[in-house]
Amino acid sequence: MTQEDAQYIRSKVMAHNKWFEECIPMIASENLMSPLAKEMLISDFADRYAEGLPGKRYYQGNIYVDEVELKAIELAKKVFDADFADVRPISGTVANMAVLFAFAQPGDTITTCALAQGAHISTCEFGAFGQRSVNSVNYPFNEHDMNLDVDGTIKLLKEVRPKVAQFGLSVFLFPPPLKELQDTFNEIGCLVWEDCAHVLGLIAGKQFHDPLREGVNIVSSSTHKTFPGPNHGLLLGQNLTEEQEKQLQKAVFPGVTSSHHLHAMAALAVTLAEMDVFAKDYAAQTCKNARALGQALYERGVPVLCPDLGFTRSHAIAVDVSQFGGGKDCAKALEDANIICNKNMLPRDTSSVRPSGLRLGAQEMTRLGMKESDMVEVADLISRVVVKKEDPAKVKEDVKTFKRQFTSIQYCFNAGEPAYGYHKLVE
Ligand code: DSN
Repeated sequence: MTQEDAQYIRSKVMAHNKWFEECIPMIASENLMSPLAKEMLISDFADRYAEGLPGKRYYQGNIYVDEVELKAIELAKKVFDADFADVRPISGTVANMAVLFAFAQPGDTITTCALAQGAHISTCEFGAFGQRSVNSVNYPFNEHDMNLDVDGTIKLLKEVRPKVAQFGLSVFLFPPPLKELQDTFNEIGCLVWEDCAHVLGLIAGKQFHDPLREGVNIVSSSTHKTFPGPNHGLLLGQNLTEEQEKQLQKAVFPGVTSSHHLHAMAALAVTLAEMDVFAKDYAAQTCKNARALGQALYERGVPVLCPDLGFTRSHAIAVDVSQFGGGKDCAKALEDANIICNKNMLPRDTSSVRPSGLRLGAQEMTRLGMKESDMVEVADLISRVVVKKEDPAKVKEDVKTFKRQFTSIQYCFNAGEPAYGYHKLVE
């Protein structure tokens, strides 16, 4: 690596920062960290190692790391009202792998949602579930409601009697019907696990569902979607036995992590402290914005799913753009207009490469301070590209002008700091 190479890389990262300053960010699985959380990422924690649990480490030098980790665990339990928390998984998928390592042996049956119905890839045959060689059986899905078919799911659970019943989606529009399934969980005695990555911030803000009070024993999650923290993971537990908690901790380390990215863990701790204060307002505005976006797009001729259900109860909406060229081409045209989103499979799709849908998230726009009236403007910009087929290069200029109003982070302790590029990172 020459210095020129290093400068090249740096210049590309800076170009990315500048580009995103001028974009409307709509990927439903992304967000912006607060300046205080981001500062943790370049602290000395980034250069250190810790293995095991606070007070029982394999390395010296962890005095402050332990204090931060204990605070992170305390805050996670408080924010989510959980019995148990482990802040060491380094991503959502790693958290999922830890649950699989702890509670599923190859050949065990786990019930899950299907990919085309919005499940995460880690639950698929070619993802972590397949790698663990578990036998995964999909729930029946009600396309109209974009949710599980309750009667069919009860029937399936009783027939299959899974060791673990797993829930959670990456196109997560409505809360799963956990309350309706609780009697069945009790009857068959399965462990109930939900991957809440997409809606973790909404759960923190009490705006979606409350999995740990609705029969879920284990929540796995990433921490950078509606929960606006670092790229990291989290496990929460409720009504687990001491033995089960230990199994989970052992699965995290030494099962699927060595050191647990201490800088990200510290950034997670800061975000937990912030969400303890700001989650309610942030999550409520995010959900309002998503619905307003759905309504405005629908009025502009874009088929948004679930119009009779208010489009969504979460941060995300799903739109069917098959009549406008499909998800792949529409997502690319929108990117050319500086509107960043992703193509997405809808329930009847068979190809993840050429799906008919787009998934649009409101959480990052909300983090930048946008409100319902701004969603109408965003819908206008989207429909100019997708429906009216205007030249994306022309729309891009209007996107840039619109975006200039929203450049700083909201719903955090030092709100108002710039959202892109450098923050005040050191004293
Ligand atoms: N792939 C992410 C998403 O966009 O939903 C989740 O890991």
